Amino acid sequence: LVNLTINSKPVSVPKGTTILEAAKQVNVKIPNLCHLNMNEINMVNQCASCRVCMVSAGRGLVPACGTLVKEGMNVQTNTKEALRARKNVVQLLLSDHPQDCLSCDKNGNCELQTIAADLGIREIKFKGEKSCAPKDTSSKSIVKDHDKCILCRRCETMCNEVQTVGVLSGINRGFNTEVGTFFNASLCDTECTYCGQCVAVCPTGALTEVNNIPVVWNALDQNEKTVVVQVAPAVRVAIGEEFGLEPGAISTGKMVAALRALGFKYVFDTNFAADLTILEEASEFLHRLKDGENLPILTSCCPAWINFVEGNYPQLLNLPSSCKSPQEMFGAVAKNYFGPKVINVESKDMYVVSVMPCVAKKYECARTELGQEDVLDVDISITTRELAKMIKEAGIDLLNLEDESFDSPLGESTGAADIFGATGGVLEAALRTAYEWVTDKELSDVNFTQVRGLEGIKEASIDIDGTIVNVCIASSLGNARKVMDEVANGNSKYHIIEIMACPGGCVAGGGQPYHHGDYDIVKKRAAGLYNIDGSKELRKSHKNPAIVALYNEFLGEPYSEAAHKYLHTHYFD
Ligand code: HC0
Ligand code: SF4
Repeated sequence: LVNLTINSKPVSVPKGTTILEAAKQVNVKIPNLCHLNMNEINMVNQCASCRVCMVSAGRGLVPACGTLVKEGMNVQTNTKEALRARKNVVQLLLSDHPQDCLSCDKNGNCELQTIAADLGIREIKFKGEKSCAPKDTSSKSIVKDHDKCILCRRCETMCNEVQTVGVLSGINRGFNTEVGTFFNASLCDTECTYCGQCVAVCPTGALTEVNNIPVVWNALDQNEKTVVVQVAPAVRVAIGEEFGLEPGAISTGKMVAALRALGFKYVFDTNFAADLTILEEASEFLHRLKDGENLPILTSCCPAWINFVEGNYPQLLNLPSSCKSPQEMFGAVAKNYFGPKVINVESKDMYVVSVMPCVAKKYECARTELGQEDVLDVDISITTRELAKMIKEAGIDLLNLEDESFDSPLGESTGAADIFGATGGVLEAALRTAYEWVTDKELSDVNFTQVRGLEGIKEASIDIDGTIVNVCIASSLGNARKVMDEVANGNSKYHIIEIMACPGGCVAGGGQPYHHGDYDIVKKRAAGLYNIDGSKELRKSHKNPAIVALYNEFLGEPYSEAAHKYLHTHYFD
């Protein structure tokens, strides 16, 4: 151990610890901007580029995030010199930053804004040339605005090291340095999966979601189409954070009330379609298992993961389940069953909005193969954050709304659907149904706790009446790559693999309220979903009466011809 003092408090830490980490142990907060340490998902951004964390140690100033502790060190974090240096650094960053906080997407969530406020900066001291580059608005999901980039490299670390996609890297030099793409290509011309994890860690407004709020207001403002909304599982345990509730607080009833107050004609649940997905996917799995073909089956509900497998493993496109994601299945059922058969509205006159914890869902719903002829299954997707903004914009006091329930029948769901939003949940839900279908016995304990938790790669062997099913769950695209390389080499023993692009699953999606690197928030959201599941009477997808009715009235059997027409898709290399 190395012994030192920080602001006169003695502290002993292992060799190799930085001053910044040591300070945390004695509850000394050192402001910092570029640094981001998310041990839970093995992400450390240690580029020491911003120099906001300057502290006095020994004879001079050093950056706390990039300096290792030494025996006998005497660190002072708030000396006059340190404060002056810190302020100057932030002043320099601001001098090369657009001063449009009032209209910035990140207003209120920007870490640069917070630090400037904390340091009491009341005027921009340095004036001069600004480094400028055109905004990249080429994709359906993400906007990249170099002018707001402070070169912290968090996005680069996320994209290269955690996701292993490798789209973002430093280009040019000196004042012209940019975090850009290869040959400065537009995002839509790169291998970007639109996972949105770069957006999740960007401290400023340099990476944001495409703003679809105006499109939704327009839809709500017309009378020709019937506008319905669906809400993804992970939204209900996170949206409350935008209104001051604890992460993981279950806000389903208030969220439904708010959506009705916004003017949606029907407020439905993506969970309904998650149950439907399980019936289709479990059927597909059992077919493949019986024939011994196209194994392992890979889950297909995460659109960024689908982009990744299409781009990186074109030789394995026989493996992802052909099931559309729940978002898309919902749209297909709303437009081809609920509209024409339940409320007598033609499918072209239905307008489906989705609220998702995800930015890739914006891209997914625009994929032209996901629809019938010219009618897309889902018209537009907004994130959890965008829904919160709409609620605030409309002046709705979410916290004081009376709880309301989803509309029927596309609002009915079982607990199996809620857990979709956490890594391992889709697989657990599928096992609950597959087990009962194969064995014809009741599964009394539905909790497959082996497949829960934040770990990046999990595996288990499940005994289904004598047949051992080997399952694997990976979250983050880097972990997906590890698992998929084994599949490609023929060394994989698994029968089913669940993959989610965001580390931790949809609860940590790129469209969720910003967690600012605190993964405890993500854990609490997941716990919220498991609590909802545990409190529901029905916890197996095939027991959802609204799903049973949908098959009786419309689809016939799971995996039938009609089911294929509306609920399944194909992939492109
Ligand atoms: Fe998810 Fe989904 S679980 S991907 O994370 O499968 O986005 O919450 O909506 O579609 O249901 C996201 C979350 C969904 C879908 C569902 C799946
Ligand atoms: Fe990389 Fe994902 Fe960001 Fe695309 S969205 S640049 S893949 S981190």
